[in-house]
Amino acid sequence: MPANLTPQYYKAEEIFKKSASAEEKIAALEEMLAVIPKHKGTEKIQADLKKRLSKLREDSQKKTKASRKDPFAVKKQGAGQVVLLGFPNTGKSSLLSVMTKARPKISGYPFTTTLPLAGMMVYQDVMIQLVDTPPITEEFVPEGLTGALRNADAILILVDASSDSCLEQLQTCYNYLESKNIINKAATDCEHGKQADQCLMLATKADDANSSENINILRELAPQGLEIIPVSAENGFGLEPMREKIYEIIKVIRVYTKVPGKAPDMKKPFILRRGSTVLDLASTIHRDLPRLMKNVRIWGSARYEGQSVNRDYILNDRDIVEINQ
Ligand SMILES: Nc1nc2c(ncn2[C@@H]2O[C@H](COP(=O)(O)OP(=O)(O)O)[C@@H](O)[C@H]2O)c(=O)[nH]1
Ligand SMILES: [Mg+2]
Repeated sequence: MPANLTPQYYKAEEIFKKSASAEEKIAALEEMLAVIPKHKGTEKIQADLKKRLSKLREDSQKKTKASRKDPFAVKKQGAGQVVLLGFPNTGKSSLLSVMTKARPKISGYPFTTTLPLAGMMVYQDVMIQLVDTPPITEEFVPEGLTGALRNADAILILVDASSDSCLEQLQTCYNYLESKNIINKAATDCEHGKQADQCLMLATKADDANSSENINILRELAPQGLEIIPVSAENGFGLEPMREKIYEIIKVIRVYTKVPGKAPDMKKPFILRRGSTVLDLASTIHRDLPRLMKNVRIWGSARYEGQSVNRDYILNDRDIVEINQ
């Protein structure tokens, strides 16, 4: 049966052929479908138009999804990513500001921070990424925060020690972390939530007159296994112990390498997960090295300096490793 297509249809088809973008093509196809004479002779063409239309719609939807970047997905940098969590006005942005070169907006008004902001904190010869985040409250958790916390290598819970509601702040934050399985005390690895020791509580504004009493209460009633460090972004109190503890909770080690007969390269350590072996180090240096390496010697954690070890030897922080090929 002849299709007997109309001038209106041909016009829409012409527009379709000239269309460059997916949106234009979709609009033209919709017009062709709308104006095509509906009878037996055009059934095949109608089915074909519908098929092309649905494929185009699907493709463009996929594209928008991929291009819609999640602002909470902060790219990891340095030895580890540590995400801050806390109520409004607990001093998260102030902490980022004193510990890193990042310059977040700080104010006495709540909800000043609306998107995560990262900065790099120096610890000895490594850099650790701190990520400031919008606040949580009993009623509200910003969308995307859960994902950011889950993806982090460690979490800092900031509780305003000068505030009478400090205990409620801690409880809300901790309950939220547990209810979302971000902290899982029974976890044996990162896949099933973080262990409690990948989390640290900072009692902020320790310089305030109210704080010392509140810190005692917090210490008494905090969940077991959660370490508390009092800090002040204002006068610097506690920031050094905090820096050290942060390095501990990201659970990495630094390893330096040396070429036989030469002094070790102490400038830039390799960063490995705690528990990594000589073999892990070799694969990090070069993918062919595990196959090529022969004798390996260690200075540092080994029983004597320059001791030969095998490939499943577990490295320690600050070990110096010499790999002979
Ligand atoms: N006394 C005192 N005030 C602080 C300290 N850290 C922050 N603040 C103040 O607390 C308010 C909120 O700080 P901000 O860093 O913006 O908190 P955020 O909302 O958690 O990011 C500001 O007025 C800061 O000046 C601190 O260590 N001591
Ligand atoms: Mg802030």
